[in-house]
Amino acid sequence: MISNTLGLWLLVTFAVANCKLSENQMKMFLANSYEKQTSDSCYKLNDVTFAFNTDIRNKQKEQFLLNTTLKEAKLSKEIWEKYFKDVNPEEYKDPILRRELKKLVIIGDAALEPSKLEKLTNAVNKMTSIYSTAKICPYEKQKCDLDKEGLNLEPGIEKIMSKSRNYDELVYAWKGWRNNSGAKMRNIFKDYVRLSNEAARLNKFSDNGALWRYAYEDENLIANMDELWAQVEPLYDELHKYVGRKLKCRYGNKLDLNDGLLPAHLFGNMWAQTWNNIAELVLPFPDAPSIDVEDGFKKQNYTVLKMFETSDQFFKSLGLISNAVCYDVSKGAMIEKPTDGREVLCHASAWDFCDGKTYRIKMCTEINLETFLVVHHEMGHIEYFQLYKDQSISFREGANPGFHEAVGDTISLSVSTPKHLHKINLLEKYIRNEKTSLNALMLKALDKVAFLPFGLLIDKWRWDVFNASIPEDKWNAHWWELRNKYQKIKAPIERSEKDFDPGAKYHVAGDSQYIAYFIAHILQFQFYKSLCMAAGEYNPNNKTIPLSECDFYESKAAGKILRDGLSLGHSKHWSEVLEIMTGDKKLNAQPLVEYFEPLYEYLKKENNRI
Ligand code: X8Z
Ligand code: ZN
Repeated sequence: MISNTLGLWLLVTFAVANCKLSENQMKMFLANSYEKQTSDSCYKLNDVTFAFNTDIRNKQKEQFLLNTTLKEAKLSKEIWEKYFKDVNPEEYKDPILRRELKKLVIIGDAALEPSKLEKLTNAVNKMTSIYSTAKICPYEKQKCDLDKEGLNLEPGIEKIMSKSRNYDELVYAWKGWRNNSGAKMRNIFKDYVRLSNEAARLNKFSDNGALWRYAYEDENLIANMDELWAQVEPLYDELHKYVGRKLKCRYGNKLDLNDGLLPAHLFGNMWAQTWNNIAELVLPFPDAPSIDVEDGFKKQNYTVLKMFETSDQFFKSLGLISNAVCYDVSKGAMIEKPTDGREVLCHASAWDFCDGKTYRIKMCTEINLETFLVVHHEMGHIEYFQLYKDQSISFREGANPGFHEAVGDTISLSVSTPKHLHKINLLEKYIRNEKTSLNALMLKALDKVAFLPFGLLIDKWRWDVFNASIPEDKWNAHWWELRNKYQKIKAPIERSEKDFDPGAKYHVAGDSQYIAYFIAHILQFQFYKSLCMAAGEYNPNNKTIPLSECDFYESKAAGKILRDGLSLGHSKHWSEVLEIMTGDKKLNAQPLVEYFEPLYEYLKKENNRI
């Protein structure tokens, strides 16, 4: 056993000069004082960030966040300069230690000199604040007092986008949101790009996009993403064509389909990233029953808390750890939008405070199926945090960021089957036949398949921006080139370089990388298939029951796969973790294609008919 005192002694002794530590000294240092210092710092930073994110107009909290960021960055830079900056991980023998050091030689934004780090932190905080507080006037009262009568994104503007079928009202909300969010941060984003790139270069990367990609431990990340896209694009194209035809039926002459591009505001979602909210316009068999759980939520007196408890029950049924602490408001969680006048960043998130016991969810939860699945998504993050909590701090991360985003979604795939929804009494009666099965599969495709090109293009755009292959005065135009190329959608009204449409998406404003979600949308089907097979719910050699109908609820065998893979955290290369969990070493879109196969055949037939 190595004592903490010895570790602290090392920190003090070696802090005076640049010292190269021996293999054992380095191990001791990492396991003790480094571990403690970094975990404490993580706790403090999460604490002040959470406080600011749940009270975004509070200047004192913003200042406190800035001060803490600078203070903790200074500490971590001191350690980095003395212990890691000039270390060559290859000189150490132990492969685990080498892996840890490969991470530690990169310090990220903290490499910047304090005045620049302050500017960068302020830029991100300001963009987050613009995004969180942006409002538009109601369609019925377009000149209003924004402070008193304005609608926030959640729930007001999102409700218009998901429920309204009035073409002009949808244009109004789509445009108003972008004018008041993205467009307002265009100049700040320029500072952000410049300073992030500067930080990346101090970490020996060519630009910030290259630094982001490094986290994926894949030399050919871009080409591999393109290859995955090529595997799924035919499916997306059929869905796009089918939905386009249905939209034409609904909106008639307002739609011109000649260029093959669909207007971005008609998909029931502010960014057209998921299309499930327009299911009633596009289901193959509108007269056959579909998955409608609204009644179920009402009849069972669902509350927000009950949504979290139900999700927790699923994780426990697999023999996994309860996530109850993360939605306990008495322990700091925020699971509903506050009504005390505070403005908050509603975008859902899960937090690991790095002390092995404090986990929180922050979410403005509404009661409907879409948010029920987001609850599972967030709970997946918390389960992962808990499963890898005994790893060293450097490995308390996903195998890669895509793994983190895939866990809860894998659970959701099982939860949202008619079979499971019926089991938990959210769906009263469900008759399974060809029509209802295709309806259910279409609903999933509107969520998962529709998302794929969006998940890919956000970081394609940022990679191009960070490496300056696109000049500043073409940023918005390039955004729309990618939206045209991948999603095959177009802006409903003219755009210019006065606009900054990427900033109207949270992850761009909030400095949060996005390719993880594209990866997760492929990976979750690999996980799902493997868990379904382990649960005896799916047999690829006998497809009488399709993959999409598997529910691995209560399967301890499925739970074991998750536990075995996820408890490794980042301690092994993701391809090894993937192999443990699925038998496959590579990301592979085949399970996704297999899942949607019956729908793909149907769409091809229907699209060829007309
Ligand atoms: O941001 C999220 C989660 C939090 S990690 C709610 N997602 C992406 C988004 O909303 O754009 C989940 C799917 C994609
Ligand atoms: Zn997430």
